[in-house]
Amino acid sequence: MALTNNQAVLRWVDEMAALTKPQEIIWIDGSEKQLESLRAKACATGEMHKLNQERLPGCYLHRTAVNDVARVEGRTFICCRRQEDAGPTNNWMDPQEMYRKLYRLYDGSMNGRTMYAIPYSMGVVGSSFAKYGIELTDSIYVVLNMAIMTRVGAKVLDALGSSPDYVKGLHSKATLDEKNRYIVHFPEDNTIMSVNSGYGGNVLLGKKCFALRIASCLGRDEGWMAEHMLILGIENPQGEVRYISAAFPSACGKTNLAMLIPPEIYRKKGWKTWCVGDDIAWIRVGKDGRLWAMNPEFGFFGVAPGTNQKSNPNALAATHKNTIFTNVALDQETNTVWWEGLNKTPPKNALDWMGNPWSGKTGTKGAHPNSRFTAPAQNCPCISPEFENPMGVPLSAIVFGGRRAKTVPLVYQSRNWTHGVFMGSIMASETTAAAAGAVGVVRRDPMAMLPFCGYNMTDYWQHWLDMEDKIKTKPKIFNVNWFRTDDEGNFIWPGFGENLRVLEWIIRRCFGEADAVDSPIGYLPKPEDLHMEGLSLSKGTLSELLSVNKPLWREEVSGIRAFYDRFGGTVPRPLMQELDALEKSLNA
Ligand code: GTP
Ligand code: SPV
Ligand code: MN
Repeated sequence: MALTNNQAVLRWVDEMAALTKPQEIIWIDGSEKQLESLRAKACATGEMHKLNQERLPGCYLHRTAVNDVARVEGRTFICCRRQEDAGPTNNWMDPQEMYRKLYRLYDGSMNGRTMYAIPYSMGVVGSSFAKYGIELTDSIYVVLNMAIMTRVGAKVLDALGSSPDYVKGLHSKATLDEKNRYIVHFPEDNTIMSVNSGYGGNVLLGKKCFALRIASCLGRDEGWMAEHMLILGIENPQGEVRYISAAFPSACGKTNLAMLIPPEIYRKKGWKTWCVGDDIAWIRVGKDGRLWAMNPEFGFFGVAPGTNQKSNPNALAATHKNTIFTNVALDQETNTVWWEGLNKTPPKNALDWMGNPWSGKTGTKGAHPNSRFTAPAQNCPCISPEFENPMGVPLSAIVFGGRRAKTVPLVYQSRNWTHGVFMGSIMASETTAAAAGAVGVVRRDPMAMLPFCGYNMTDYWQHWLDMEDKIKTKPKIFNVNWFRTDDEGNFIWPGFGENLRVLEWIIRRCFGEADAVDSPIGYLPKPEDLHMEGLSLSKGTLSELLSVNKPLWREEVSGIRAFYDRFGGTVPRPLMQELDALEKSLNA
């Protein structure tokens, strides 16, 4: 039975059902009873596997199709009327043409299946900054993931009332045909259509599709920002909590930084950290003139490999109950899960992520490099008391960063807002397994939004520049790089919890408490400005981490210029001026 009288909703659901032809429609009411019956159903069909309930209560394993393990950027489209509104970094097709193409693929695609209608909220239900969506899907896995990642159920429809203001999302696994896989956004219709995939960001439509691609367009129109950012509170020994948000590309350390545990020496002094969000931030100017960031999600869809008791104990703890694991290895002896980097003892009698027998010694991987856990945010031991604050938290700093073996120093600070926007616009990172395609190739990824910006990137940069005038107390803007390597490819910065040493400098800079030196790229700490107590890192390594290699940066400038050139003269003038100034000072 439909849970609403909202005519706009009912008409659209009818229309989509007439197209996809499911045998029944089930509305997700958000009750534990309904979700439990869906879990049982998914286990009965083999779609999910129930794990050891003593060790992992409420936890399940799911394996996707082998050809369907990551976001597919090449098949992700922004369909607005004018191609220039999508810009040269997005795939585009005329909306009418795309609708026709998709309707052919959806025709009868749910034949004999159940269509689940999931009402969900991004943000606290009923709050002024929450936005609502309805996802129609033929996948129980999607329903159960959405129920962790977002706030779902009848309460969302109650909050929506009779308003037509919601984001429409249609997902069908169809036949999982990768040649006909499409992840399509119609920002002018607040509509998302996903077909022939069953994986993560392709199908959990509240996440990248709504909360970034559609929401970035809403933010442009309504004067706020939707960003691919974690939100973290850092509490100093005086009990003051300062908040930062940080944009790193996919699989570049957001979840890890969002839940970091301070180094022992910091813990002893009383430093604490509080996780507000690990992937997406909706940011707006508060009544007090500061920038406030809130996490529209309700759970974490985190990278499993590399997560362990040492690197991220909080994330690990978060996965010990009510979690769905996707594409990890199954230890058949204990009916628990395993992934590379969990520990040094792979299970002897296991199934790998594809479900094949795996002994841990075959030279193949047990878990897919982009295997994930879906865990309720409330499971995280350091979840912030502000997590459910609909306003979010006030930002002291905005941090950009990526994976760069060379060139980019451990940390540097922008001179002002415009220079900070420039720093975001020139971000680059080595590609990871989070998206289909080659791994380890350096590509420009402005603000970590290259795959997620729902409109023209240069208009997006202009929006960032325009925000300045609206903000009375501006956060300071920084760039970090945890991923510098030596000539053998080993990371030279210890990373993880030790990153707090860098964050401390960042916070102190925001409050005028720490020193810095100027350089062609911005302000850097002197080695003695970072607290290195309790960490054995050679002086040489630290000064290498904090150095600006001019020849490498000159190469960088030509890479940036080539990237800017793709926009055919539409790069905002202040950013062009920053680039010219950078080049000039590198040549001085
Ligand atoms: P998405 O969920 O795809 O957006 O990724 P993310 O940005 O949240 O990345 P995540 O924190 O899951 O980290 C991805 C990978 O980077 C994992 O394998 C981590 O172990 C590794 N990683 C995270 N932080 C650090 C760090 O400080 N240093 C090093 N060397 N590796 C790190
Ligand atoms: C990312 O790729 O940035 C993710 C995972 O956070 S996904 O939900 O697949 O987008
Ligand atoms: Mn992400």
